[in-house]
Amino acid sequence: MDSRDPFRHNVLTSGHRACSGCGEAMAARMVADLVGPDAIYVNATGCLQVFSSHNQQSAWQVPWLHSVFANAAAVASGVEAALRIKGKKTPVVVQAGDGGTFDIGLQCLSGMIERGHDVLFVCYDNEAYMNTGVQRSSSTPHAVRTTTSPSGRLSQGKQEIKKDLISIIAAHQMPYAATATIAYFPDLKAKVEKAMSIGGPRFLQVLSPCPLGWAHDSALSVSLARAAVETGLFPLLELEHGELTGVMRLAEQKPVEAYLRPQGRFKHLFGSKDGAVELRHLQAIADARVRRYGLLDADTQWTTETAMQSQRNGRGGYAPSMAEVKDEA
Ligand SMILES: Cc1ncc(C[n+]2csc(CCOP(=O)(O)OP(=O)(O)O)c2C)c(N)n1
Ligand code: SF4
Repeated sequence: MDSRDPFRHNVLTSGHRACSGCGEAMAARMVADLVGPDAIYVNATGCLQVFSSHNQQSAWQVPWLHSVFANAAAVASGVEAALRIKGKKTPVVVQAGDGGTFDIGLQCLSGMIERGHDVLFVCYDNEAYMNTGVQRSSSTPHAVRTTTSPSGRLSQGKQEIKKDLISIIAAHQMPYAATATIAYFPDLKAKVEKAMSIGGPRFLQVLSPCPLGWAHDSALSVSLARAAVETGLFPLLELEHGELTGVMRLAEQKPVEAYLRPQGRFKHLFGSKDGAVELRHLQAIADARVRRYGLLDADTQWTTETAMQSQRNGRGGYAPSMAEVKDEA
């Protein structure tokens, strides 16, 4: 553990091979530090697995297994069942990208939840298959340019919309499911702590900007994650037993352009008639999410502004959790 800060276990330590500004590396470091070193981690194939465990080297300071692409939740189910039989309470955490969660890993994930395994599944959602060269996944948002949803004369990027995975997960009526980002650390911290305090299957979807696949300046990863929330495109939610129990209210809704413009994957939308149509479509998607979750008028003290204040007041980003913020108010 880092003696300067009780949260810093350095579970995912330095020296790995993630790109500069990798949101997935930041998210995994935050989550793993919060879960702590006394856990067993199962990692699906993907960028996180590849950049953290290369050529017989590992950046993980904990027991860590690499499954194949599709079956991380099934492997974790087996690990958890074995621990249960041995009478051990060691937490089990699965980590996967959106390809390994929304697409190829979904069947194993659904089975793990339905069987009630005591496992936390964390999806680091960078909205495409990054490790193999930026192919579209069912998490890729509408109109994004990827290598398999190109932009050009006949196409404005991906035609389909992003899969509403959190609703599919919540439909299992499991104990806890939430969305988070690398931008609001107190929110992420509160959600990891809550997930770790509950038994049974739990799920976190953490938006994790990827400078390579999103084609943005690597210094902007955190501010883009914040803009995804502030525009309404990525609502921060908590769902317990299938019911919506928490949202982060928007202090104000920003236009989607603030989020889209700095990203090369949306560049083709600016400056053409067809692109303008898609921009309006993306704004309508954001507006619909704001309405659906009441993001402008939800009855909660936890807003994009209070979250930022508590982040600024916190030490090195390790700010009080949501419960502590409420107590102070
Ligand atoms: C069955 C199978 N199909 C394809 C692959 C190749 N493959 C390895 S990682 C990967 C992409 C992973 O994408 P994602 O889960 O979104 O994670 P990311 O790399 O974006 O973090 C693919 C297609 C594989 N390993 N196994
Ligand atoms: S390609 Fe993207 S997800 Fe993969 S290491 Fe680079 S920034 Fe991270």
